[in-house]
Amino acid sequence: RVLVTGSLGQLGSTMVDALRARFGQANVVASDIRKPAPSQRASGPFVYADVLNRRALEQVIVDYGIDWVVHFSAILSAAGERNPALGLDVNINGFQNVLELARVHGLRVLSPSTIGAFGPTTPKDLTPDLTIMRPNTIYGISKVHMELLGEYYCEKYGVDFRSLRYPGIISADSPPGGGTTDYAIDIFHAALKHNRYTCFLQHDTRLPMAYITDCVAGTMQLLEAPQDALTQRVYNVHACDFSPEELVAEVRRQHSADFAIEYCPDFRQAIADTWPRTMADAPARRDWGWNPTLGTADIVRIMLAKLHPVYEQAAAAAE
Ligand code: VAH
Repeated sequence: RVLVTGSLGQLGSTMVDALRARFGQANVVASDIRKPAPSQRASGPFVYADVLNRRALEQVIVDYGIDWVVHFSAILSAAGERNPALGLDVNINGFQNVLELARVHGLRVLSPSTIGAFGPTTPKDLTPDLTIMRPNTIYGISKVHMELLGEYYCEKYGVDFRSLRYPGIISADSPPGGGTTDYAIDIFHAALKHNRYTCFLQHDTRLPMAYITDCVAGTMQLLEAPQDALTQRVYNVHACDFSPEELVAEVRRQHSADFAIEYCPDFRQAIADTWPRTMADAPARRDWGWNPTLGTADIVRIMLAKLHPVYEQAAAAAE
């Protein structure tokens, strides 16, 4: 049985669907600290679980006979800079609780890391798995802590800890929350609503990105990979990379040649400036078959196709 923390978030909701399709509805317990919206209530068990409350989390693990935890509760980069104390608490103490319970109850733990775990002194192009990691955001610092502590528990106590460093993840079905890469989602909503967008990053800020189906497929592959296939516990994964101006060009090509863009960088620019532009990910491809399929043009096509009907309906309802 699998427990998913943060199951109502951008990634958690899609991951729960994928896990349920693979392991059966009853075998995937979704959890969060919010009440699911009616559309999120559907298909299987949901429990309230605050990762900061170790006893309560333990009760869920024992009551449901949990074997694997997919740990998605986290405060993302921009939200962490707005509220560092909350970021530290959720990302560090929450993860420590999960790991300790994994040690005691023999659980496998998959907890994603991020390109945000790298920092201003990291080489920015084709960043390898092993390199300088001195992030200067609360999010990055807490993710390096997660990677190292996971490896420590794996080495010292045999906890089966696995992680992959996500790029910015783009999705249409579930909204993002508090990330620096969120512009690459906001832009589609703005294009369809107003045909113009004010971008909080500069035109040439290149960042690694992936569409959510590639992200979830890769996460499932790593989760299910046999232990002896893994030569490391934390893996870079790269799907595609683009800058805001490249995304704008693609939106103009596929949606509207008149799409208007304005660049007004805010505090998130300083965060993005410390992250890699592209990542090297040969170990993930070799060890467990990471094989993303969607590039920038595909992502634009999918986002427009998924969101277009939503805005058409909204416009029709308003008339
Ligand atoms: C953020 N999307 O922007 C997240 C992320 C790629 C970075 O982990 O904070």
